[in-house]
Amino acid sequence: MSEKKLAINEYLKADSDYLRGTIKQGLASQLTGAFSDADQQLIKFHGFYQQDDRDLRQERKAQKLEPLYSFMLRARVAGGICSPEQWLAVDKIASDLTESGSIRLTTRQTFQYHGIPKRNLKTLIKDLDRQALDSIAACGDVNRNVMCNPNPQQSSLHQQAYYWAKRLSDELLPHTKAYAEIWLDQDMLVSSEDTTVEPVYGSTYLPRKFKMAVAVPPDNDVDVYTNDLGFIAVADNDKLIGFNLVAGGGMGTTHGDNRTYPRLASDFGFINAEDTLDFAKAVMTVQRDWGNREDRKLSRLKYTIDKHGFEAFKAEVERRAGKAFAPSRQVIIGDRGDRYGWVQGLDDKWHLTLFIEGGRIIDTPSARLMTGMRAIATIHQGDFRMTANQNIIIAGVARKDKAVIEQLARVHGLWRDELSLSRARSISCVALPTCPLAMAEAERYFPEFMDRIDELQLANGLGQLPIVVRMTGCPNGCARPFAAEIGLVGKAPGRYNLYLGANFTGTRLNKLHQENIDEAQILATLNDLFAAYRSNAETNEGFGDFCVRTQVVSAVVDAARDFHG
Ligand code: SRM
Ligand code: SF4
Repeated sequence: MSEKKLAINEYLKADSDYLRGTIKQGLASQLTGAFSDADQQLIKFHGFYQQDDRDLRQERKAQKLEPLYSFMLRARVAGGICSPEQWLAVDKIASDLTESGSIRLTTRQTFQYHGIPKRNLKTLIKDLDRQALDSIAACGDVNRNVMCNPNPQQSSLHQQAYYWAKRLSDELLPHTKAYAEIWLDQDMLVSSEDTTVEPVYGSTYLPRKFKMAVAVPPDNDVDVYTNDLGFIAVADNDKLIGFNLVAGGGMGTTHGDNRTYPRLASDFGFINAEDTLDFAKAVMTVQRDWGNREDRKLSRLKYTIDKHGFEAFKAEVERRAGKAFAPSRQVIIGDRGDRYGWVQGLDDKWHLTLFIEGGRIIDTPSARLMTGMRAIATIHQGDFRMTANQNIIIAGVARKDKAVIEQLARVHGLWRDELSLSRARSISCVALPTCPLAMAEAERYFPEFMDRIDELQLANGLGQLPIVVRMTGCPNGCARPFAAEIGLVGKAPGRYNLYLGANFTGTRLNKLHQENIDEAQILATLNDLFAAYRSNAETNEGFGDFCVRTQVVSAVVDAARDFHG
């Protein structure tokens, strides 16, 4: 029998001496602003990506110059929580060491820097380290930043859920010392012969990226079903007793390749809180051993589960965990949006959620978001919580400090009174000019697109209807567009695929309605659908549910079967 050829990344990982490769040498080279092709794959495990400004590509080419390389770095911040001191340092780094001068909040509760020249990488990582922040395993074929519902209202339950998110994040970190050696100048501690370096991952790590989230119902702002592994908190009053474990979610697809599909996580059953790590390790190691290492397009956990079958996968997880799943407990899954403005927590502290359009914190002539956040961080006594909707919560504010914080937010344009219910739930990915995979605009165009949606909703008498609208520049799905009631996925400059029929709470995927259409066609279609909804919707029926009931699209029940069917 002929042996199957592994994906090239598998050889790179195996030969990298636990993620070292020749990164150190590449960093020292002043001949180019880039890393070697092999190292470009390995640096992802250290939290950053090589990019170039796509707006400038042609101009540089015409001048016979190499592309203007720079780096995007993503931090690892479990549950998205950071202190005011950390924020001030993060802000200073953006100003001093990046060309973009901005902080980008992501759809997974952390922040990114864009436009870091190679020469600044090491200083930047050292500066983060001084603030107990890092970027190890923020990207790459490992367990990445673990999300946790920021839920400041129920402070005790949040603390218990956050405890598990942080433990999952810490316990499943790679053990290699490559990051400390290369970036923090720590002595080389291990040799490539040492097989105990990575007790969980082994020398080739996972077949692909792996994502986890902890949700505290009814809030589903972390979009728990879109993760490889999700933990849905089950509480008795304010005490966390365990989780419903869901696994096999993921968004990434490739246009025109019907072997790929988005999928929502399947429900495996209830586990006690103290068994959380055992089950997480069991799911992750089954994926490590059973996942596809030949074709990276088919290597996420969702395909492993569908290929081997739910029951076989579940039995293997139970065998490795040494425990069986109990039947899932009943939970109510609700809104995926953040609650803007002030809310009061049970601990008598106040929490202010600010809408950050596209997650981009930057000073512009119309709003000085970066300066405003800095001013708040200078006086704030609580913490900051980044949300999975690219927003930020100023959490734990004493009543006496509310007025001054609100004033700072208002003066700097961080407070938006006029937010529509749909815009408040909308997200878009980064896309152009930094993302090398973007086929169309997203972050830069989305605010304007949402203006049109707001107008259409108002014109059709639907001003008070919240609709989950998401846009990405390509089908990799970084803003989770396949779980949106209106999903727009870039196909070419100015053209998108329109997906409809996901439900409001994120427990059903959407489906392709129209392909490769421009703004005018999108708006014409939505105008007709909004008018039909206005006339025919049932009481409390969401827009996505309406699209399925009236057969605008059919429901996706089993993604492998229905998404392209
Ligand atoms: Fe993503 C790749 C940005 C969340 C699915 N994602 C990329 C890259 C790194 C492009 C690349 O590979 O060179 C993008 C960098 C753009 C830039 O210039 O910053 C990128 N992804 C983002 C962020 C920043 C989008 C945002 O606007 O916030 C999000 C960072 C999250 C974080 O902090 O870790 C981001 N990416 C997601 C999500 C949403 C989620 O995880 O909840 C998904 C869909 C869920 C999933 O994983 O299936 C997602 N990104 C992808 C994929 C497709 C993976 C797949 O299974 O096919 C890629 C491409 C790949 O891995 O090959 C990708
Ligand atoms: Fe880039 Fe595509 Fe992700 Fe958008 S969805 S950030 S275009 S990879």
